[in-house]
Amino acid sequence: MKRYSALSLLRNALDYNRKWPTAWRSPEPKKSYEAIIVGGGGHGLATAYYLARDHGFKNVAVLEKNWIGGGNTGRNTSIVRSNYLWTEASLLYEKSLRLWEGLSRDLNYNVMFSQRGVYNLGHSLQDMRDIERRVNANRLNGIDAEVIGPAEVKKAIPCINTSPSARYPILGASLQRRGGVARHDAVAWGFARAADALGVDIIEQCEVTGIDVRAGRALGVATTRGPIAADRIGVVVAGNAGVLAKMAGLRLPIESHPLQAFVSEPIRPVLDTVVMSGAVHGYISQSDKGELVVGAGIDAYNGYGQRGSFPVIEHAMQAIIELFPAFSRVRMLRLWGGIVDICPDACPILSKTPVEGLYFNCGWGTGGFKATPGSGWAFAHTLAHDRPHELNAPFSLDRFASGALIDEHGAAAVAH
Ligand code: FAD
Ligand code: PYC
Repeated sequence: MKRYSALSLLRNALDYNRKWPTAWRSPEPKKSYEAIIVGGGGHGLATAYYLARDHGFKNVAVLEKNWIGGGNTGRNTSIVRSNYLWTEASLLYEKSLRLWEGLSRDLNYNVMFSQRGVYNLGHSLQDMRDIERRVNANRLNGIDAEVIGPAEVKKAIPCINTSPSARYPILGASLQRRGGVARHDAVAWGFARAADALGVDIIEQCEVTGIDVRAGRALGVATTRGPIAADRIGVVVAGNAGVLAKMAGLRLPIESHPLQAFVSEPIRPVLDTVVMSGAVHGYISQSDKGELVVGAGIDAYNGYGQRGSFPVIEHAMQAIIELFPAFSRVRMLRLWGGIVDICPDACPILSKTPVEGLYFNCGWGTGGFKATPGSGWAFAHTLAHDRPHELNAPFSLDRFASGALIDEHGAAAVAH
């Protein structure tokens, strides 16, 4: 391992990292590829990585219109868990959680996955019945889950308000101890570096502006850097999925909504776990830098603006202050929004399409960060074999025709 002296660290700091080696190449686009992945978020980069690593693809490009990880991957609150209700969803998210558990080693890159536990609070008898049902379902699927009472919540999270006279008293919670958070940028960078090392071309500042479909088959894409041909095209653009689908003459059952989050000034460690409450529309954790990371529910209107509205911010802050009255004295530092792609059943689409050679991975809505490795793994299989893996077969587009929807609005927690 290379060692750095204090002097070399100082030199690096003063030359603004100009001499640092780049972590991935920045190649010119080739005329054609075996596979093109549109969208350089975590899911697109993971797809490219697993295509190259597990399926022997040697000629793959990821086309990103801005910079990698600049979409929802770099805007989310990084909560990872697998406690979904239905077996189909649980198994897919659990596959992902298992990949998270070995990801830093697989990628040789520290994604800072921290299994600090995730609490989903219950504030009414109905909340508690839903929690018990979900915990039982999780256990039947081999997923760790517990129901705990208010005294245990208070013991684990001393600064939370468990007073029975609170407007939304805490009656208990579900706890997934293997859940937690990861460093979102690192996930994009780790997948990018590992994919690049396997020969994947990562091409930033390359917007896809059209999809060339002839006789029912996708032949390539038009981009701001010229046309590029491909044997298969995987589209992984989150909130922009509807826009890309339209380029191929398709219409997806997706609505794009803003979703906001905020961070406070850094404070000393006060919260060593993740707390979510669907009933009051807020959730919170503390970053390694000390910032309180707070998230809201979606803004109700559709849009592509990557920013949200003030009433939602106010609503989320009220919820957090009710749960943690002491945080009313903390100053908020900044806020941002992303555009999330929501399906009618709050479940993703990982699917072939009616256009041959064209595949879509989208609809992760408010909860796709946790799925990043599992989604890439399953989607790579789908592209490589031209059919879904059994884990993502239930998430094909045909469920919207057959009616086999998988309703995960409850497990999607705060955000819907
Ligand atoms: P993205 O990271 O958005 O990547 C898509 C990429 O496609 C973008 O980089 C975009 O620039 C690119 N693109 C778009 N159009 C084109 C084009 N025409 N040509 C080329 N490139 C294009 N999930 C969780 O599991 N836990 C959380 O705690 C959580 N919190 C969230 C909080 C917020 C505020 C938000 C907004 C989302 C949150 N999510 C969370 C959801 C999660 O962020 C997303 O589901 C996930 O990151 C989606 O990843 P992706 O790679 O599919 O999309
Ligand atoms: O899916 O766990 C989640 C989540 C938390 C915040 C937004 N989404």
